[in-house]
Amino acid sequence: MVNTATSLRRLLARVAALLLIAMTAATQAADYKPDVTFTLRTGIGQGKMIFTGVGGEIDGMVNPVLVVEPGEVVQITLVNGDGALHDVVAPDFDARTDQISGPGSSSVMVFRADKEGEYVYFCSVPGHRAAGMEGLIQVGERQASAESLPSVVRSPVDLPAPVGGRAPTHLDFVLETVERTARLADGTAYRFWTFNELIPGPMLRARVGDTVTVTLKNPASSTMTHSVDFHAVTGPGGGAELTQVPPGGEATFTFKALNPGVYVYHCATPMVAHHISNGMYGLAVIEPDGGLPTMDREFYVMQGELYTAQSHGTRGNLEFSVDKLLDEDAEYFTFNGSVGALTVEQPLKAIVGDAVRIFFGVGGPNATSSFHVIGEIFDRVYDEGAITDEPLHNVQTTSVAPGGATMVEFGIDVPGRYILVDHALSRLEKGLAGFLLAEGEEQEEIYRKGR
Ligand SMILES: [Cu+2]
Repeated sequence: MVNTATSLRRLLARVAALLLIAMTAATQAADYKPDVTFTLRTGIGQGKMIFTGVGGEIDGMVNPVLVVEPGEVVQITLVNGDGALHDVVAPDFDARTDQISGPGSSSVMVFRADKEGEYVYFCSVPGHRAAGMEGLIQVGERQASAESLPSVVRSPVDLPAPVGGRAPTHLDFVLETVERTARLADGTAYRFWTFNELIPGPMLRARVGDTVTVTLKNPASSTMTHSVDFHAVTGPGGGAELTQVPPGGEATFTFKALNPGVYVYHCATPMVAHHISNGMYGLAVIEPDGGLPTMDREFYVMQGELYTAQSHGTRGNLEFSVDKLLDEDAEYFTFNGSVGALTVEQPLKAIVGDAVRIFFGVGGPNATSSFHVIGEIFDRVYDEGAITDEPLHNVQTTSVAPGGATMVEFGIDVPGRYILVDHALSRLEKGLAGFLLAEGEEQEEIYRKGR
């Protein structure tokens, strides 16, 4: 019965789609006679929303790749399979269907695939794309796979050990300013500028009274002069005046760490906001005499924004837009360098019972973060990175300025998946999320289903 009903529904949907194709074809100009047609049916299930291919080579495929030849007129028919409001849009071709909501209703869009490459189609009803309604239109030969692109993601557990109770000493800290093309998001590449190839740059961890010699090397392969300004430094420019290094050069300076705290460092070569946006930021943690209290786990996370000329979700190589930077109109927001860095690539991991510390900074260059972990409460927030002051207790969301940082601590009481966000949640849609995965026994006294 179920199968028969499903088949009948599918048949009706196809008939409706065909009718619509016929009507559209009849009413549109002759130069819009399609060379290739696809039908996509909407569906909802298991918390996801999808397009399913109907007929032809894409039959039954979820969010199918629609392969067409350059110059072809493409017709996509959307059939509503679930009764919720949907559409399908292909912004790179200025094409969209109507928004439709009745089960079995449909709408058509037609466009000419006038450029080679990979382009997205998705449902533009708010939230639906993030819920899964997204696929690719591949025009011509398949592009070099972005999945094989290198990663700029620094692991959130890649940070130096605590200084403990040691006496002051003299440290060396070497930074190399590496420009490299890497993965920004699935199918999307960007030319990042980094300290030591990853984002954020390496953490400098020292104690009050330490003397630090910083060496900045700019490889000959670079296209830009780079530098570094440490907010942990007392002295004009924080090092920036001493380290403007052209490609192939190197510079050294020495500073004494006078103030404990969690401090941002960043490239300070004009246009500074451009260098920061491209990935040139990191943290310096200057511990007080005697060190910080020991924790079970420490994490290193930084937030940044990217201003690409192409809109969010565009496939291929994206370029920097100075206009969007000046308008503070970011296309991407990231934790640790790229979309998915701390969800798919390198999620934070802990065990129930752990005491956890996160050093969290904002490279920016512009957006203040409303840092929040969904499902957790910060037991202690060392506001503004003031680690020798009394912390705030029991904080839900803490504000972290660009060029600012904080240290938060909390216990892991219940297993499961916690989500790091900036609670300015539009940024979640632009790539900003991280997971903290906690393993351990369920704690039903604290959290359970039902009464
Ligand atoms: Cu730079």
